[in-house]
Amino acid sequence: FLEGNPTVGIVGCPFSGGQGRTGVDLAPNKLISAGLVDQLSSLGWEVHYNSQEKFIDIPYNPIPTSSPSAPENGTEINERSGKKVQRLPDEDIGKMKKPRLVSAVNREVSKEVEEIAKKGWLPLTLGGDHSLAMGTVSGTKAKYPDACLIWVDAHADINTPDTTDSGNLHGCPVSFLLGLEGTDVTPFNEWLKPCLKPEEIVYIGLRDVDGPEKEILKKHGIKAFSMHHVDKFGIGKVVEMALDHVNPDRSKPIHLSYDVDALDPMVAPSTGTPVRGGLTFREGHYITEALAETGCLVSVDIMEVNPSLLDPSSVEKTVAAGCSLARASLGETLL
Ligand code: HAR
Ligand code: MN
Ligand code: MN
Ligand code: MN
Repeated sequence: FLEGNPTVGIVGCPFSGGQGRTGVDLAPNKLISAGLVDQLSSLGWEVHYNSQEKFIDIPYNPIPTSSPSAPENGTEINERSGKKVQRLPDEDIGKMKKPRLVSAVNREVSKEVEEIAKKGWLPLTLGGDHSLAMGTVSGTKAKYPDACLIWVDAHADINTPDTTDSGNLHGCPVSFLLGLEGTDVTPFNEWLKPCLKPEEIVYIGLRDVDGPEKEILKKHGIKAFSMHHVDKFGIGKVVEMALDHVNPDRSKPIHLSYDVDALDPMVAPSTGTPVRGGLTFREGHYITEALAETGCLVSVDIMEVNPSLLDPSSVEKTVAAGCSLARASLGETLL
C-alpha cells in the first residue's frame, strides 16, 4: 500500500491529557534519543521526523506545566517553546476530563497522520497517552477507508463518555472511532466522525476490561483475544485468528495501535496503568513481526511509555521495548 521508497513519518506526540499522570508526554523525545531514527534508517527506511512543536500552541495548553502555581486561566510562558500561550479553561463535560484539550490535540494528530499517509508513507506515532488513537486511526482511515485496526493492549479503551468511571479519555478512544451511543458530543463531534465498524477491529492482550466495556464488546460482537486466549492457543495462533477476523485475505491495510501496557510489567514497567499477567517480550514482539510480514501495515502507534515512572533501569527497559516494537513493526527480523 505504501508508495515509492519505504518511508516512515514519525509523529511525536508529547501528550498526557487523556489520563492523570504526567510524564507520558516525555516518551517521544526519549524514544528518539534512544536512537530510533537511526535504527529505522538501518532497516532501509527513509525516516522523516519533525518534533511536534505545533501542539505547543494549542490554546488548552497540552504541554503540562511543572509550575504548580500556573494559573488555570490567562497567559503563561510555555517552557518548551518559550512562547506566550493562553491557557483556556477546560472544565469537565459530563464525566470527561480535559475534553477540549484532548479533542484539539487529536484533531491536529489526525491531520498530521492523514497527511503522512497520503504521501504514501507510513505514519509512526509515538505517544503520549492512548487517547491519541482518536487522531491516528481517523487520520489513517482518511487515506485508507477499508483499513482494519489491531489494538494490542491490556485494556479495551472502549468506554463511552457515559460508561467511563475515571473520566480519562485514554480509556475511550475506540468508542469514539466506532461512534457508539454517547460519543456524539462536543467538542469531538466538531471534527471526529465515526470511521470504524465493529467488525474492523480486533484486540489482543486484554486482561483489565471494565464491566460496561465487556457489555459493549458483546453487544457489538467485537472480536477480542484476551491473555486467556494467548495462554490457550499460543500467540502464533492468536495473531492468525485475529488476522482471519479483520483481514481474511490479507488484502486490507492494517493500522496497529500498540499500548505498551499489553506487555507484562516485567517487560514494560514504566507505564501509567500496568496490569500483571501480560505478554512476554517475545509474544509482544511476535505480534509486530507477524504483522510486518503481512506487508499490509500502513500505520503504527506506540503508546503509553512513561519515562517518569519507576527507576532508571525500568525506564530504560520500557523505552528499549518501545523502540524494538517499532523496529519489528517496520520489518526487523531475528534472522
Ligand atoms: N478502563 C479504565 C478507564 O476507562 C482504564 C483504562 C485506561 N488505561 C490505559 N489504556 N492505559 O489502555 O479509565
Ligand atoms: Mn490503551
Ligand atoms: Mn492500556
Ligand atoms: Mn480497570
